[in-house]
Amino acid sequence: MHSDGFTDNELAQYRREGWVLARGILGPRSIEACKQALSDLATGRIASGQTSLMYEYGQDPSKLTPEQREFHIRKYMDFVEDAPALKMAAMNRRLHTRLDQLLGHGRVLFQEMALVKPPRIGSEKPWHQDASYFRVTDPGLIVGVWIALDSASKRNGCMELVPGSHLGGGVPHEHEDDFNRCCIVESYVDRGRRIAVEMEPGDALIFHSLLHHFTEPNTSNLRRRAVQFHYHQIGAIWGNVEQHTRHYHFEDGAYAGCTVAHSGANVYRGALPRPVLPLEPYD
Ligand SMILES: O=C(O)CCC(=O)C(=O)O
Repeated sequence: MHSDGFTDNELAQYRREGWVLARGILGPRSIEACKQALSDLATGRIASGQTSLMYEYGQDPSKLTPEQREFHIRKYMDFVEDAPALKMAAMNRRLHTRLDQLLGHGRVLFQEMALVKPPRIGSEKPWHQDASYFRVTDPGLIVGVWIALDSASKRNGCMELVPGSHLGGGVPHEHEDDFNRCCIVESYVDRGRRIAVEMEPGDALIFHSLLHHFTEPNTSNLRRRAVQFHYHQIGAIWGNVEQHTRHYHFEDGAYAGCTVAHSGANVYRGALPRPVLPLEPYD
């Protein structure tokens, strides 16, 4: 069930804890349309114009049939122009009314992903802060929205987070040239205070870009599809590595974010900003 907006207590929760749930942001017809679009992009029934697909570790897509592909994909990116149902989810008026309450008017969508953690082989996403991936000078202007398309629970790798961790600012991250595995340096994660956020299809988790969060591998037989959108308020300033280093550095001052490859490969893609023009959900 969805109501029209957040209560004062929910607004306070976002500020103090860095996350809040908006239940029923997508109704059953909208959820079905999003799942169908992901399936169609995987099999090629929808042309993947701008969409990119990333497979689970060790999977070779050339050895998979179109039908097998969707059970081996880890992540989809850049799909809103290819799939109207997924664009509707990103621009959903019900969601943006809530984000207006939290952050004020005026924002752009700058990144979209679907994270589909396939049954039995879905890998973990290690502890991280999303702001470690974005060279924005004020991380408070960025918000992440993770919308469940299947029930998400401890069994199939729901979101887990440390409430209030966004208040500690940026903490050092490290990686071995694999950005998907870029993670907070272990001693900075307060795992003992983590909570698992179990969600029903259509529920949205809205979270601050400095919040510490992670997901377990999916060893169950259950699917766990989700879409994740990142928005920033208009006026946010995209900076360079030096500016990002102010938020993300080791004790010796060296850069400790997730936007620079050790190999020197230029992989940082920055933002793909598109204005938010709210659309009516299908139901
Ligand atoms: O959906 C997941 O498993 C992890 C999502 C996430 O935290 C991310 O991609 O930043």
